[in-house]
Amino acid sequence: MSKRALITGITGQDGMYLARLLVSKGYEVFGLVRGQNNPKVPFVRAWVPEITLITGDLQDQSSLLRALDRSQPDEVYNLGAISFVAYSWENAHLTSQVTGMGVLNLLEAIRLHAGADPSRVRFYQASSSEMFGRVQQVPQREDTLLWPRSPYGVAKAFGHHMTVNYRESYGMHASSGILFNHESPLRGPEFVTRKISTSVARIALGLQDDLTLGNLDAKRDWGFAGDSVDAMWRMLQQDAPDDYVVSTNETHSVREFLQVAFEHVGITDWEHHVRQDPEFFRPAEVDLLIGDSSKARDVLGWQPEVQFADLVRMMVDSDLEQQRTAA
Ligand code: NDP
Ligand code: GDR
Repeated sequence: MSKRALITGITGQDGMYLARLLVSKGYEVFGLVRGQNNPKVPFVRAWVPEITLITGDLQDQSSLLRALDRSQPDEVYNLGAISFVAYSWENAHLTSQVTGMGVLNLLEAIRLHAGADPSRVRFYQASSSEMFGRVQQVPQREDTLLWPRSPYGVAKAFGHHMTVNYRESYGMHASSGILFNHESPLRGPEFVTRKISTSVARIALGLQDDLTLGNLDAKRDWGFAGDSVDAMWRMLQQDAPDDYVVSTNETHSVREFLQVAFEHVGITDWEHHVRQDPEFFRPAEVDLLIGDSSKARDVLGWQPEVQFADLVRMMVDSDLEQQRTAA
């Protein structure tokens, strides 16, 4: 019999890549969608037609219990979250409810649903390198102290610790992937990489003149979302649950991302096209993220396939195509 998986955050970047991966492995896939008329549903259905969508919200535990009852999953991937760090300062309470308390709602729903053997439903929590926050150790590993710098990071730290606690308290097969930034042509337009790739494509096509950003010196360990979801799946195939850093182990600044993106469309004097505005700076910044994913590589046999410059070019090429079609 084929395995069954329930994914929260199905309308997001990772949900879409993970759904495709699981369908390709023969899973029956269910996705939790919030709202009464979510505009992203047609896109999800076109991307992965085999999927079954169930209405629900991480803030509404009864909807999670219904989703579990309907999907009867072997594996649950909790990717749903308010995930935009900048937004989390303006909506700190809501972010805590969804990104933090939402994890507890789901863990508790699984515990109630699974009955006598809570480990029979395997659980994946989308933890984040944003939890490391203030730089204390380079590179960052599973045992690096957490010092989150945003309401989002604090909420993720809560979800992370709660996942570990449910594993230790109830013997749940609950794993946490501490993922560093990962991107793709499906990345939301509010994140810096997609903002850059779309703007560079539009500048190359003569549709806009410049783009406005915040801190260009922040450094991130940027990987490809298609590689990241493979690590998530591998975690839930292990006999024992655990926590894993998933990263490329390389770091690049926003400035370097800009340079590779502009050079790909033949623009070398790219600084003339970039402005900075205090609006896009954050109240507290995470200056440097670089992971050490040795554990994931050794135990899961995982490794990233797409390198930084290829990722940047993939995103710019996709946006060139989209902008040409839209023009
Ligand atoms: P996205 O922002 O693309 O997707 C977030 C998803 O969460 C969307 O499907 C969104 O639904 C859903 N969601 C928002 N609020 C709720 C709610 N109240 N109930 C249920 N679902 C909700 O994120 P990514 O795909 O990039 O990331 C997936 C997960 O991984 C997130 O938890 C993120 O925080 C985490 N993460 C991401 C990293 C990255 O670099 N991408 C790195 C580390 C962790 P809707 O479309 O309706 O808004
Ligand atoms: P991040 O991603 O906060 O790392 O969180 P984001 O792309 O938003 O920012 C990365 C860095 O770029 C700087 N930056 C800007 N960012 C945005 N969005 N817009 C700008 O104009 C801009 N200018 C400079 C930021 O200050 C920051 O340093 C992502 C999300 O996917 C989280 O959900 C996830 O947990 C982490 O990655 C790991």
